[in-house]
Amino acid sequence: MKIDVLTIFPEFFREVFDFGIIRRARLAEIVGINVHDLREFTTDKHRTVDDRPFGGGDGMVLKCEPIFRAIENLTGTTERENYPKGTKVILLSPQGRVFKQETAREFASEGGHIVLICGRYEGVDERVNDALVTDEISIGDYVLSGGEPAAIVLVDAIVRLLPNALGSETSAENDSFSDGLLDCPHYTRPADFRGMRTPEVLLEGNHAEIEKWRKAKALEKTKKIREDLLRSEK
Ligand code: 9D3
Repeated sequence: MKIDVLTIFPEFFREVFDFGIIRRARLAEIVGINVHDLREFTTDKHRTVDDRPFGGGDGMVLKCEPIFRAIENLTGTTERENYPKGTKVILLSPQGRVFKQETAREFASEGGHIVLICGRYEGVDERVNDALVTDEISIGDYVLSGGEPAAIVLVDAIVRLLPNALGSETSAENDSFSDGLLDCPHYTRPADFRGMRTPEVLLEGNHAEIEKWRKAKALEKTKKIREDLLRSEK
C-alpha cells in the first residue's frame, strides 16, 4: 500500500511514522508513507495555499489550485472517476462520516493508494470535494485545529490491519471492537503490588475459568462505559 499525506504542516509528521508497527511495516515494505507540503504545489511567488472566503466571514479557506495540482501529480488525474483502481482520496474534515474500525477495514482492504488531505482553517474550497474526494472523514465529535492529528489516526488504524503488519504476537481478529466489546483488565507481576492484589482466578491456571472471567469483565466494562456498543449492529 502507498499512503500520501497532503498538509501545510509537513513537520508535524516528522517522527510520528518512525515507531512501532508503522515503522516495522515501512521497513518490511508493506506500506510506503510520504508526506507532502502543499506549498510545493503552488506556482506563485508567495506560495499561497489559502485565501479569504467568498461571501465574507472569519478565517481562511484552502485554495483549489495547489490541491488539484497535488492530486494530479499523485494520481495522474483530477477526475475522481479516472483514478487508478483502489485509489482513495480522503479529506479529513469535521463534516465527514465518523471513522470506525469498520472504516479502517474498508480502507485497508480496498485502498492500494490512499491520499489524505488535511483540512485547516474554516475549511477547504468545496470544489476539492466535488471533483477529487472519494471519502470525507471525521474522527469524532470534537474540534481539532486541523486534519493532521486525524491523518495520523487513520494511518495507524489502517497500517496495522495490512497483511503481515502485526507480528505473530498479536492478531487483528482479537482486537477490542472486532468482537464489539471493550477489553478485559490485564495484570502482570507482582501479583501483590502495594496491597493491590491480582484477581485469584488469573493466578490459578484454570484456562476455562480465566476465559469466563475475561468475557464477564469485558461485558461488565462495556455495559458501564459504552452501552452503545451493545446496542449497535457492529
Ligand atoms: C466553524 C465551524 N467549524 C466546523 C465544525 C470550523 C472548523 C473547525 C475545525 C473547521 C476546521 C476544523 C479543523 N478540523 C479538522 O480539520 C478535522 C477534524 C475535527 O476538527 N474533528 C474531528 N475530526 C476531524 S478530521 C479534520
